Amino acid sequence: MSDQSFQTLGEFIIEKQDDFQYSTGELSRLLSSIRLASKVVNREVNKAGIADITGHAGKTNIQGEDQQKLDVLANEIFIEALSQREVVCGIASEENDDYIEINCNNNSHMSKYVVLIDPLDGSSNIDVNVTVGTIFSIYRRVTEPGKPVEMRDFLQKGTAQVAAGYVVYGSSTMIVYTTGNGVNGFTLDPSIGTYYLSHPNLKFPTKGKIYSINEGNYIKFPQGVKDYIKYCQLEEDDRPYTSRYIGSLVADFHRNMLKGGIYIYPSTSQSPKGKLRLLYECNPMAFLTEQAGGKASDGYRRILEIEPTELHQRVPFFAGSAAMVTKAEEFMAKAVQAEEK
Ligand code: AHM
Ligand code: MG
Repeated sequence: MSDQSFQTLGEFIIEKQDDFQYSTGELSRLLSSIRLASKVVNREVNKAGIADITGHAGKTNIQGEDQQKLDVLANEIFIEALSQREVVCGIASEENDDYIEINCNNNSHMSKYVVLIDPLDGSSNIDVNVTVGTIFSIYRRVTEPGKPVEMRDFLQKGTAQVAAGYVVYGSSTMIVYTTGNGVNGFTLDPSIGTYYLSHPNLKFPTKGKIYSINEGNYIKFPQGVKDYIKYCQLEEDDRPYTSRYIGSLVADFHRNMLKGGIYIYPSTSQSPKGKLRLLYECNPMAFLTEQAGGKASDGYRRILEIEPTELHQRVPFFAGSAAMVTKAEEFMAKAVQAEEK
């Protein structure tokens, strides 16, 4: 074990605070709140098998999908941790139709950050003991501190993110995040409830051998994606690649970042914008991807440069090892050209 292994996330956050000019410690407090909430969610996820908290809550979220009890709970835990500690002025969550204004009767409106969050992604996997995750994205508000937040504070391009990360509740629980100076991963020691730096300076291998896509939807995919899948399966050079799809974005992404690979959730004939949401799924993952030397695109353009128009906007998503995403984009462009002829 290197000395670094003994650095805790708490120590790391404080040490990195100085990377920000004129830092007031607000972002550090915000990250610490996420750290705390993730431990509470981790506890709930881990007891999901034995406690009576699995199954559907009987409600439907804005996308018309079944919401499960643990989604609701995780949402509450994060919102509570962030609002009670007065580290943000607004929160947008996958589980809430509208953004939440943090309206405290003291000076908390002065806080300059907003958080966008998917509190429990891949939640259809909870009942079957498969890895789920939390994804978060942090922006500086564009409106004046001291006043209520507005929609435009949330509808910012991914390039404006101050920090982003995810928690993966897997065989071990990890938090992986970036503040724009590379990506670092911390593993939770559940016996003492402390995250330790376990994966410093994470980088996507430039080339990989894993492609992750729900191939059951093959018939509905755009031609470029179909062609890319066939390319991955071809026996040539270092191919065929291996197909690995958990159906939990955080888990699929995390594996691909460590081993080298591409994750794709493309548009389909039924869902022309794909399934994943730009603001609290794709943008944070794209920021992490780029900070880890990878590439994230909608098949044609950089995710981080897409101008958001609505809170729950969906977007096709290609992310992973740079060479693989570039290759997939080539197939997308070729298919468009062929159609135009
Ligand atoms: P969710 O936010 O409702 O959990 O949906 C997002 C999840 C991703 O984690 C995963 O990659 C994808 O949906 C799987 O979708 P599908 O079952 O269509 O392949
Ligand atoms: Mg989700």
